[in-house]
Amino acid sequence: MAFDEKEDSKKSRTRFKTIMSKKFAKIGSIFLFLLTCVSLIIYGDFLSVFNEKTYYTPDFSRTPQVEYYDLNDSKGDKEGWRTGDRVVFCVPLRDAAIHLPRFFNLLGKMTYPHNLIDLTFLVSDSKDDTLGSLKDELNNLQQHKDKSKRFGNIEIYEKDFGQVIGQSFSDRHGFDAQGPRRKLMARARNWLGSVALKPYHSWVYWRDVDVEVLPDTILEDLIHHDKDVIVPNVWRPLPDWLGNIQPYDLNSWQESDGGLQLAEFLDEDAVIVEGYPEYATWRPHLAYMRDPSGDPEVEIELDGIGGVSIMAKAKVFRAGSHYPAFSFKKHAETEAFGKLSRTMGFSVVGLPNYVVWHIYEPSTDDLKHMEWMAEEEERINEENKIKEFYEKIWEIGFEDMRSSWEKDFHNILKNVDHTKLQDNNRLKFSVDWEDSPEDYEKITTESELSGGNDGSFDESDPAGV
Ligand SMILES: Nc1nc2c(ncn2[C@@H]2O[C@H](COP(=O)(O)OP(=O)(O)OP(=O)(O)O)[C@@H](O)[C@H]2O)c(=O)[nH]1
Ligand SMILES: [Mg+2]
Repeated sequence: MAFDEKEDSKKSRTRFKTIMSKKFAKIGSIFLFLLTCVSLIIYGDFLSVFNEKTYYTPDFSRTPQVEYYDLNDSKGDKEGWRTGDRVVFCVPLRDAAIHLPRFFNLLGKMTYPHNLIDLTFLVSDSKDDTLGSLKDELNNLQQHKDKSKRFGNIEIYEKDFGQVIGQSFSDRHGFDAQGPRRKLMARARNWLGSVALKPYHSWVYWRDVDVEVLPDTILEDLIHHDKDVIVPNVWRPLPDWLGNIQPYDLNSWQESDGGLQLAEFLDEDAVIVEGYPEYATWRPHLAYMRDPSGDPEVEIELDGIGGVSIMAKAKVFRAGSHYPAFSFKKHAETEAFGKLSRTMGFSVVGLPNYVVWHIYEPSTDDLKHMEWMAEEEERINEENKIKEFYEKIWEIGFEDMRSSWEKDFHNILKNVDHTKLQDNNRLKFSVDWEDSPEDYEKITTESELSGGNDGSFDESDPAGV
């Protein structure tokens, strides 16, 4: 009996031990699982367990002179301003001093977090004080009382490319100037892009200096479309005499059969440019697709793009797309960048109803016309002044004295024999019209010799007629 009891208690102890160890094992594994989950969540890699990233990254932060970047971190988020995406803002400049105040005014008003924007400028072939103006503007910008208005890193590069074509509207737009100018601009853009882009940039924004007006939300507005390359529509204001507003940038277009056929016939080095009768491509231009009351979100696929305001994911440049400084599919610079990026499989789109306004610069013809208008205005002003003067003289010289004459009549003629007066107080007198010209000459000479009118009152002619 005692033996049985001993056996029983031994068995029940063993069962208890087994149950307890099973329970501990269960609790242990749950604890371990929870610990793994928490650490994965804390280190931000929870989802990567189910995705691709399972490898371990060593910590390089304490290794001297080593900078480690995971380029997957800067692939560009459509809400980059929330996720902390850094944008590198690239601006090519030539003889741009006159444009910089307006440019910096627009820059300062941008709503994308300024600390996430790095500014990079390339100044080339400038005869004005572009660099000096740039320095002044940047001093103002970066000493802003409100620190949140200051920008991230700022870099200025200078390099001349020997551009000889002038920066005036007509110099820039001459047909023959187009190919060489666009190829040289492409070189400048590539030099700038290659030094500007850092591993931590997610987006690259290109902007020309000569923009008049654009939305303060431009960066967010372009980024949220989540496209590889995206451009707005570009129009320009015009003086009233030229019709108020006008589609401006014809470099954003969709390819056409006409364009492709034309490209086949041209020399290897040729660069097709839009807006010239020499190159009739019949391409649909983004500029002409605008519906002023249309949805600004509408997207249109493009082949060629203009450079006034380009937003691109940094990966586009990292992958090797750039601004061809040679004829790529018979295009160069920004238009070729659009074509090349598409060829590489990137999305390239334009926003027909979302507009950026380029400044108005008068062409040589416009200047001539304006000169003529100014001269005309001056001539009309002079004419009006003379007219005004003569009108005054006329008023004074030919003042209507009839009413005062009626009043003064009796006083002046108080010594006159009133019996000689006709009805209506008119004087009776007659004029001898019979005098020959000789008589007139005689009278004039006599009068001159006698010193002219002696001022005596001739009773027979009291009115002095
Ligand atoms: N670094 C550099 N910048 C340039 C050069 N030529 C023009 N730029 C700048 O590049 C931008 C675009 O130049 P624009 O002269 O407006 O040329 P464009 O846009 O082709 O011509 P438009 O359509 O007439 O405005 C502006 O910010 C200029 O200051 C150059 O040779 N080197
Ligand atoms: Mg321009």
